[in-house]
Amino acid sequence: MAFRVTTFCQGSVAIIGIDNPPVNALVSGLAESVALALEEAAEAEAITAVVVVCAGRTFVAGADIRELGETAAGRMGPITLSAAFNRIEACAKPVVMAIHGTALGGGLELAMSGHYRIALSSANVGQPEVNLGLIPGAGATQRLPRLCGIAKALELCVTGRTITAAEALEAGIIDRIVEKDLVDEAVAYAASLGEPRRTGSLPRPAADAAAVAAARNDAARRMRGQTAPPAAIEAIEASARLEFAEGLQEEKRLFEQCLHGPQAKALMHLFFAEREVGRIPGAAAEELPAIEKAAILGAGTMGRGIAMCFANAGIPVRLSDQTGAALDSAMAAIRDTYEAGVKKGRLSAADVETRMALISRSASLEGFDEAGIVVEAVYEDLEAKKRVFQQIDAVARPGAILATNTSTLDIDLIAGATGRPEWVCGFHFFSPAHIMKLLEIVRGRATSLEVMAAAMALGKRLRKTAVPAGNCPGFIGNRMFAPYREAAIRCVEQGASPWAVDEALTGWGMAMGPIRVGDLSGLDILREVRIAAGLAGTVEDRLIEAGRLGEKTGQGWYSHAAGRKAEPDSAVDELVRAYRNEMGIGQRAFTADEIVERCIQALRTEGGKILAEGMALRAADIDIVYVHGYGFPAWRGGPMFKQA
Ligand code: 3H9
Repeated sequence: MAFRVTTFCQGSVAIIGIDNPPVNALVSGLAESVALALEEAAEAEAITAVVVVCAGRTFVAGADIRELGETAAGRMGPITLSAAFNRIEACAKPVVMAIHGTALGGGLELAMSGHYRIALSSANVGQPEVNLGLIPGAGATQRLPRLCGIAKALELCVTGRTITAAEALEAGIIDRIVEKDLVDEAVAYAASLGEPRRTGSLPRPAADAAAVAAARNDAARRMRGQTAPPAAIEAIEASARLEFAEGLQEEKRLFEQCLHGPQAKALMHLFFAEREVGRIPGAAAEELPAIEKAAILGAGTMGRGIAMCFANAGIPVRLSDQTGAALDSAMAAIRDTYEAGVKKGRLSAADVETRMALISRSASLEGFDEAGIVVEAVYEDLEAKKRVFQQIDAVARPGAILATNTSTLDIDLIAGATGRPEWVCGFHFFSPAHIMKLLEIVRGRATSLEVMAAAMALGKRLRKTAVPAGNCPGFIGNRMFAPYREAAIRCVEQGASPWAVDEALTGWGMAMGPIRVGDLSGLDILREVRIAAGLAGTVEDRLIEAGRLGEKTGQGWYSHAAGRKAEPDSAVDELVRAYRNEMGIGQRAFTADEIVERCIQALRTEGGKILAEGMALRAADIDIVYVHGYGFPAWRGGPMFKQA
């Protein structure tokens, strides 16, 4: 048993400490040890109240997710947290939970089984189980509505949103906030209390049919295909109808249904994959100093988005382009984007000024010698990029990372234009760069491990999900996307309608169908990717020849009339029919399942090749790329994930 539960006394108050690094997760036996320590402390006559506090950086961050996975796989017994929390709640003397860091999932449930809650103002609380395909399973669906009402409980458990201590205080989830000296304040608070106030004994919350209906609608729209959100709603709705003990039984039933379902396995796999993806075997990030300043060459759409990524992370960045006019419009566009954030309530006016002040401009490479990283973001042309890298090589200081923002070009050829290829890597941002989470960091033949580690660490500071990728055409994401789209288009050539193909895949959970994505990206651009991948021509070439390049020309696979949704277009049916006749392709019917099977299998096959060639370090890295960059449904775990 690696955890420690200790008791010591301060006056008449017993302090029970939980210590299970790094995040005090509730491994089996821990909650029972806390319950036992409480029962023992409460038996002592000299003790009038108890405080529970955690060591290290945070209060309990939840049940141990690895153990949940083991239970789901049948290798461990059932989870017994709920019973242990009932014992804590039954304690005869007042129990104060002292919260710092994050009280999440089972952590907040533990806190709610105490009689009162005090928190540092910097603390956050939440029920993020839904992100793991679960509902809270240790009382939150019954205790939370008794503290803060059905609507707020729904908000927390259905969206998984974490809230600040101040918001939790206002909602009635915690009772007191302090700025510092958490333990002393908690002891003084505990000493002042009279009787325990048991959340489970509070009256049932008032039913709230409107909030329940709104939550159902919202979940159906925004969390399409997911099973945990409706289950959480059902459990919370039951709290208004059932007595506490019966409500807990209902919660248990729904929790176990989720835990043993496929979505929880997939989402728990992704939880660990997201933490593993940053690790490059043999590399240590601390070997290179942290980057203090950045420079970007190219102030087009990508350069602007990347500049915002640095400014958002508090890193000063120099943005350069050839003309003052290009820089003027870049700076104006960046300001507009930030100000739109103010209108949406995401940023304050002061945030805008702070971020703008971090972005300086230059029509030359002046200041580039101070940057710890230079990112090239000029247009996608090998010769242009090689020229630019020669210029950067001449001014960048020794020890600076030189990154190219390319989605298709060979990193080795670009690195070869410099005298220091070991310092060159690819930074494949996705558009819009300041919004999309995914960042492929591409290792060239010469890129050193230290540079990769430092680039990955920088990716984390930029709040990206950085995935290391090998240098092959399309890297991981686009390389797999080409055969996936080809499979979709072959279904069209053989008889499925383009709209049926998109519907089959969005119905399966993809954020957008592959045909529709083509219109968004530009069919001519995707043709380049396809040629780079060595794939044969398709009927899509006929659309390109007809000038139907996608949204940008108002017509692609779909017709895109201004201000209207993309609409199927009979002219496309005609083009496809003519192609079929010309090529002698027979037409047949497709089921949605067959379309999905063919397209997803194409992704998996290419993913398998990428792994075999060592272009991805782990199968799970590929899952992360697809979930964060290509709208793959997280609850299916990613293209490479297989249910046990
Ligand atoms: C639950 O509670 C169900 C209940 O209703 C009860 C049901 C009966 N378990 O993220 P980090 C590890 S479900 C096991 O890099 P940060 C993590 O893998 C749970 N391990 O740090 C990593 O290990 P490693 C509900 C966990 O500072 C290390 O801790 N709770 C758990 O960026 C550091 O993690 C959640 O969903 C865990 N619960 O972020 C909260 N949590 O170094 C999940 C973390 O070996 N956790 N680890 O890779 C988080 O959101 C973040 O970890 C947290 C810290 C915000 C706490």
